[in-house]
Amino acid sequence: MSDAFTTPRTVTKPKTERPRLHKVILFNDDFTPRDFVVSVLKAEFRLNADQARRVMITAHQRGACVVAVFTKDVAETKATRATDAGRKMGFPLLFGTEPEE
Ligand code: TYC
Repeated sequence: MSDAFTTPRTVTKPKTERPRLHKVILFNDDFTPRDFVVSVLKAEFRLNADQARRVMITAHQRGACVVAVFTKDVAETKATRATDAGRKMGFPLLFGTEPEE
């Protein structure tokens, strides 16, 4: 059998781009107790005590701090759950998301 019928003339290599990651951002407020912020960071984002305290203090001092990056769905779910944990206790604790550059 001739090669002309079996060999493709062009080989297209599919390019699969990695999904863009999204940052979860913690915003400061004047009311939520520091220890409560730390406990939410530990429970929802699996940060250890030291990491959680550093993130909380950074948000407290600078106004906001990146907690972690995830795929879009996971980032949005975690931000919502963490914000709801504060609301349930009557605190205005706020987590948001933003696509990474
Ligand atoms: N600023 C709050 C206080 O002094 C503590 C706090 C820190 C709240 C970080 C939110 O994202 C936050 N009680």
